[in-house]
Amino acid sequence: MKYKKVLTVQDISCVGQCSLTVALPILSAAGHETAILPSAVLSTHTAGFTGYTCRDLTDDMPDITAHWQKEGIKFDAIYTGYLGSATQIGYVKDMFETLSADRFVSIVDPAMADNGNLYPAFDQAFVEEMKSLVFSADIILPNITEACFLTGVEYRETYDEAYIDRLVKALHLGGAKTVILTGVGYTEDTTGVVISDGNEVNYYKHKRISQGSHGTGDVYASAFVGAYMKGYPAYNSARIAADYTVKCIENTIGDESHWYGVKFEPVLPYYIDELR
Ligand code: PXL
Repeated sequence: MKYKKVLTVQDISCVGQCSLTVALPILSAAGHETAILPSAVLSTHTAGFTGYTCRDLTDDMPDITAHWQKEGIKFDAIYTGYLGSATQIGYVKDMFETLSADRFVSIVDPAMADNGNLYPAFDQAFVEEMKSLVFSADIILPNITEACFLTGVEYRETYDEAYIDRLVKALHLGGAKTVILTGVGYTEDTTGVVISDGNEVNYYKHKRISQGSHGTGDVYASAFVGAYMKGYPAYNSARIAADYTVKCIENTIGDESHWYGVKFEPVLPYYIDELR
């Protein structure tokens, strides 16, 4: 298997076990050279902490990428997560063109919303920009809330397979290629992932341990990208990422002081074994 070079573009939340502090170790554990482009530097993530600081790095992005272009640096994949501003989304779209190696893959986690609401930093203008990134990517990893914002389908807390089918179809209608829809559960104690390439739709069901663990979306997406870039098909990558994420949550529950993220690091050896 070729040694892959992956660029991930998302924020550094200095404390909080999300975005780059999760993506870099997981992609490295998967065996990929991992380059980072921080979209912003925050003292903590925004989901539960108050009074956090935020330095937006939008204005640094064009110079950084221009330097890489001058150096002839290309990536096998670009994986984006939480982005700091609508302007950055345009820059990322340019990167898909200018920094892509042969057989390049673009993977977008439209990290902007959960539980029916946008994260505090975002507004409808950001959503509109995000649509153009999502619908130009090879693979997208929205949760149900994000899929609703991207498609205009109404958000529902309780739903059935027909609703999820409608949501996935609406994403493809918008232009999505491969969809990995996360957090889809039809029973009290299960959740799962829908994997759809527009023709074939599959569902991987696994146990639901607790609701609302922070950072699990980033753990999931990073583990998915790590496996996918190892050459696993989308369904297998989705399964490996789900099983790893469940183990990370299991490793965290019971520690109430650890509400802000999951203890994913001690479980990395399990993930590495799964990728062998
Ligand atoms: O996990 C997504 C995420 C990433 N980065 C920041 C966040 C969040 C979720 O709230 O606030 C800064």
